[in-house]
Amino acid sequence: MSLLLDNPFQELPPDRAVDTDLFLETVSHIPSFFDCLGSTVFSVIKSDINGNITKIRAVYLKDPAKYVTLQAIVEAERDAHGAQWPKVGATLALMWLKRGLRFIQILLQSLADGERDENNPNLIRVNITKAYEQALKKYHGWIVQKIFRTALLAAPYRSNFLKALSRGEEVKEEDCLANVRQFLVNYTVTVDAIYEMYTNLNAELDYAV
Ligand code: EIS
Repeated sequence: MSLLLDNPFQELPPDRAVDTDLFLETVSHIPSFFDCLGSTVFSVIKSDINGNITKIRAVYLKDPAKYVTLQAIVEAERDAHGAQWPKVGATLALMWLKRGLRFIQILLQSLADGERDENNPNLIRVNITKAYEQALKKYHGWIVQKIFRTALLAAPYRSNFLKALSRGEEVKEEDCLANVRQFLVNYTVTVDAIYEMYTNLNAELDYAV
């Protein structure tokens, strides 16, 4: 089992450029995390994220020296694809991947901040719903929103989720949350930098699936 917190994101350089190879290596550990969440509904999400990563990697491998940063890929595709861009290639894959990453960021931040449903303290539905509303909901039509509601019902208990984050070991909640906070530092900076790049390059779309 490969765990989120075992594969930390690196600190970004002063220009906040995201190194493609390092980014792909780090995010490639995320999909296997879904295996320890149990329900098959998570396999849909896993394969979507896997597809995004595979697509970005395929472009990167065509010319690693040229595509050393994520921005270099997005700019090259903008110059190559004309009117089709940004709904094309690695630009589209990263557009969606960053939303999943933002979802994870908000979910973990909410847990780290101690937000919880006092009536159901061992559920993480309030945290998941917050992340969904802020990161994904507006890009989803009713069918996908229904998949979300199914995933929500299948979500693990808080204690099991924290245990999964801690490589299945019994770790004190406070220790696990301290690791989550540590993980979130570079992770949040990286996700923010990708969002900022999409805004600056005018690469963001808001169609719903
Ligand atoms: C994109 O998918 C493709 O990704 C993209 C291209 O084909 C594009 C074309 O328009 O579509 O349809 C997908 C969309 N992806 C659009 C939906 C998939 C199912 C989403 C179900 C949403 C449920 C999310 C809630 C999950 C609750 C989980 C609770 C767990 C405790 C640590 C947990 C991490 C959960 C992370 C969830 C991330 C969800 C990401 C969904 C992205 C999405 O909406 S391309 O493909 O360009 O590569 O070819």
